[in-house]
Amino acid sequence: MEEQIQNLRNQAIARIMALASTEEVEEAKLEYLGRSGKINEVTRQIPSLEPERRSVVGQLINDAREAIEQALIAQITEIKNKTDKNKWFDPTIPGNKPQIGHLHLVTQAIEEISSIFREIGFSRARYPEVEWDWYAFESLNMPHDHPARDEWETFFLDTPENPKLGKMVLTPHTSNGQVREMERVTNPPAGGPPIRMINIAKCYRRQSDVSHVPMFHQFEGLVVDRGISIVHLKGTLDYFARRFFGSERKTRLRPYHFQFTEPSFEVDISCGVCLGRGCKLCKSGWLELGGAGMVHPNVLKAGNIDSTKYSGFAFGWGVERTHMMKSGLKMEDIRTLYSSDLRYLRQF
Ligand code: FA5
Repeated sequence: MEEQIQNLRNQAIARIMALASTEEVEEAKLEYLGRSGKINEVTRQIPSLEPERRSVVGQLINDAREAIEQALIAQITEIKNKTDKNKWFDPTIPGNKPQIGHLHLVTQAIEEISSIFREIGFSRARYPEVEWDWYAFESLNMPHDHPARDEWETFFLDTPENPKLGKMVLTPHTSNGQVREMERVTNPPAGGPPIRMINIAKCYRRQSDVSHVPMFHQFEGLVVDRGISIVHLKGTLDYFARRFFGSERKTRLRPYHFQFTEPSFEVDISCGVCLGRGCKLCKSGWLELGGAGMVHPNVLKAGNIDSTKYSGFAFGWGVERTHMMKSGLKMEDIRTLYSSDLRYLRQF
């Protein structure tokens, strides 16, 4: 029986491959796969077999049916291609335009953010996204067991601990680049500050809801030099806000707390719809952008910078949230950005 099925399959495929017209292919389809076709003929013999052979033979028949179906489809295509080639061809007819994609919205936002900061003298830096605890927390004035660490809902890696640098983590924020950048400018042969860094990288946290994704991007600014004050921070943020969001938008600083900046602020931007007057969308007239502050002396110390000579400011914002706050964009769920829904992505 098994041999009979194998022969039927081979003969059918050989015959189908020799057919020259679609009518002949249709006839062969009936002959093999039709209700009274040869495949059904062998299928009807299954109940007469010993029970333990039935499933093996059934599987062979199914495989043969599939192979014959594939051969029929391939032969139809072959015949159609041959017929089309004999048709008259006009080479002057314009071809089909290939679909052109575009950079992802987050990549577009990253490029725009980098170029705005480049205009005012910042250099783009990149630091590891799989990082030591030391750079992600400890050097940022957050010793082990400090409760502030909880806010970062961190992914820890199951790898051996380093005696000085601690465990490995997926960077929960781009602030890991602060002490790394300070080390870069203080390690010989570099001669120390000034620093004007913009660090844009992926961050990871155990969060997912309408305003949180587990993998997102932050851009972190760090400026360290002699005589840096809050005025420089506010001026930099205003410059960025006007260039990115439009000249009518303003920023404001609200007192806040971060372990690595003192004083610390949350930065808000005036709402793009009501421009600060208050509306249904924003309620208060302001939308929250991210954190900022003056670099804490302990952080400067961890980066080998003398806090009696130098001071600095830092800020860290989410790229996705910043992009969502652009005027005219009404995105209700941050996860849409990573849903790969082409109906959404093609609009931009
Ligand atoms: C921080 O991460 C600080 N490192 C920011 C900072 C840097 C303060 C330098 C002072 C000086 P925070 O946890 O608030 O702060 O995150 C900053 C921004 O990242 C948020 O305002 C938000 O825009 C974005 N963000 C945080 N978590 C997520 C998430 N899960 N999904 C999308 N965006 C997020």
